[in-house]
Amino acid sequence: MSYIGPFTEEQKQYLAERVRTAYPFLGQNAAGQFTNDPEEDVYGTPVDDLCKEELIKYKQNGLDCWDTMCVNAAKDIFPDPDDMFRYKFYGMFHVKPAQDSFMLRCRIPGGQMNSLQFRGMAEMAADWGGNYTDITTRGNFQIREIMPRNVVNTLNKLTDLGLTSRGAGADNVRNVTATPTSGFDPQELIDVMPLARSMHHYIMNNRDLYGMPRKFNICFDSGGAVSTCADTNDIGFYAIEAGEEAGVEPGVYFRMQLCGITGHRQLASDCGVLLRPDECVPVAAAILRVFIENGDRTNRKKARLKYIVDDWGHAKLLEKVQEKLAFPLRFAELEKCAEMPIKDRQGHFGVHQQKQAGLNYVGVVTTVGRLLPGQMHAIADLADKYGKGDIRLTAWQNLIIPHIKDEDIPAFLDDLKAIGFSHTTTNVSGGLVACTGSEGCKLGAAATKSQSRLLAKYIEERVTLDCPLNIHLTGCPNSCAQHYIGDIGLQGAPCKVNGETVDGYHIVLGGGVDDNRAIAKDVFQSIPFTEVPDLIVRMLQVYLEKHEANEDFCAF
Ligand code: SRM
Ligand code: SF4
Repeated sequence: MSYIGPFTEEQKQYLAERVRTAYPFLGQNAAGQFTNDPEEDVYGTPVDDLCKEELIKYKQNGLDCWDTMCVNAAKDIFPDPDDMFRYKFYGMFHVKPAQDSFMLRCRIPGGQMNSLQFRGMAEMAADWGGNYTDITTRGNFQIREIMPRNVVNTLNKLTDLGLTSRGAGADNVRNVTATPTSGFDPQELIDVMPLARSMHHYIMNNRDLYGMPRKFNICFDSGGAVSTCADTNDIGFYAIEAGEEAGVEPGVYFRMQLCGITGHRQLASDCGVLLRPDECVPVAAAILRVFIENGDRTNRKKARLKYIVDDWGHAKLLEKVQEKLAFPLRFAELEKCAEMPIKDRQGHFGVHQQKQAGLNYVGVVTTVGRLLPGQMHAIADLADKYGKGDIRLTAWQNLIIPHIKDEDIPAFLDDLKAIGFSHTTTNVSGGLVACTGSEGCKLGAAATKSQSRLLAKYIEERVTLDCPLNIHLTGCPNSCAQHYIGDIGLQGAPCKVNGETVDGYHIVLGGGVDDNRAIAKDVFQSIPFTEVPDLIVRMLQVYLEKHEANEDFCAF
């Protein structure tokens, strides 16, 4: 089913004419001069010193490429390299040579969707994409294989669905994540979905927040059972109980952890601040603005928040943040707050009771996040029939359907099975996470998605584990699937076998997040993929033979 396009010849001409006449009012005039104020520097960095990407943004704000996109869509052509970068401000990534087309990355705060949006996403993938979607490691959706002619159709429909992709790529705050069971998790201390949504809308509506030196990640953890890997974010807010011992009115507060960036082998660390829920968004906004004003605009590799804090320490950062706030930051030692609740490593799949009596949420297995449009329609139908049309995406690349009555669970599970899904999985497949890899990503050194499935099957046929195991496959050092937090982490690395280059991996062991936090250690280098499954099986067999009772793989 088509939504708007494809354009007729007449429409294409109309659009081209409309855009041509509108163009002089945009960022770049006919003589190629820029309409930005000709400042000599960008937040203190002389224009001559700006790195390539900063210069592109300096010439024209990425948000101002909409007309260019309309013209290019009408002509069905790809943009020039500068605009190719600006398209990412609308979540459109050109992924050549892996695929000569665009990938759309959306933003779905807290991974919360309704069934209408889910069906709409399926329609877009069918009409204008490659007929499949991927759930990402930020509980979000990507659609691939979008041709230039369909870029604007896709973005328009996304907005009509009540979703957006603004700032999903380039130097912007990425999808704001939150505990996916927010609002119904019996273990949660507070429903963080409203906070994730406020943060999202704050970012969307402040144009200065699209001017960061680099990407930025924010996450809210409710204290609920399902991890959302908050300590891998630039800002991870963790709900916690605190009272007199911490010098505060008893209640639920947030600890603020800063500078998680696992590709640089760093988890976020507590900065000593204790925030009331209503203080989180302003404080995050102040940090974003300090980052904007002080981040490195000359060297992309050093442009993340981590490098400001490495230089300044938490104290100086927080001083600068305080200058931007209308209320004082509250400090309290972490030890004087209550313990953070423990996560359930299998909480993202299976049937679980909600805090609302008589209702349940069911985690559905969607191995490494790939879905077909027909499957998405079927899932949306089930969410409507048994739940309230609410569907949640997780950082574990699966989905959760909440609000199912006790008495409906058997019928729901039968229907789920009938459409080809399950709520149960093995200790291996349940913790499998894989980035896009070389099948779609130009930086991928290995076909992570398909190899993850082969790997899980190989292990499951040979080993039965007595504890959950997280295996994360990431196609390159960027760590999009967070291999350093896996019990077993695989990082794509090309290998030579008989003079031929083949897919291979470096293998790291012993990572974790939240109550299990650790950066995995390098153990094996450049193992061809053909040898990886057997190597892992042998490691797991040793673990099964030798581990003590209650000693999981990570502790072993
Ligand atoms: Fe990522 C770049 C895919 C989560 C660290 N990431 C990319 C690009 C855009 C490659 C590129 O530059 O052309 C990948 C697009 C592949 C494609 O075509 O699908 C890509 N990243 C992904 C996704 C789709 C992996 C997945 O399969 O789920 C995730 C999308 C999340 C979302 O919905 O927004 C994704 N990437 C992450 C994460 C995890 C997270 O954010 O929670 C990280 C590690 C945390 C961090 O921020 O560093 C991550 N991606 C990177 C980096 C390294 C950044 C750095 O400063 O070290 C890059 C490279 C870059 O930005 O230049 C990168
Ligand atoms: Fe691409 Fe590397 Fe990220 Fe995988 S880890 S999606 S290969 S950039």
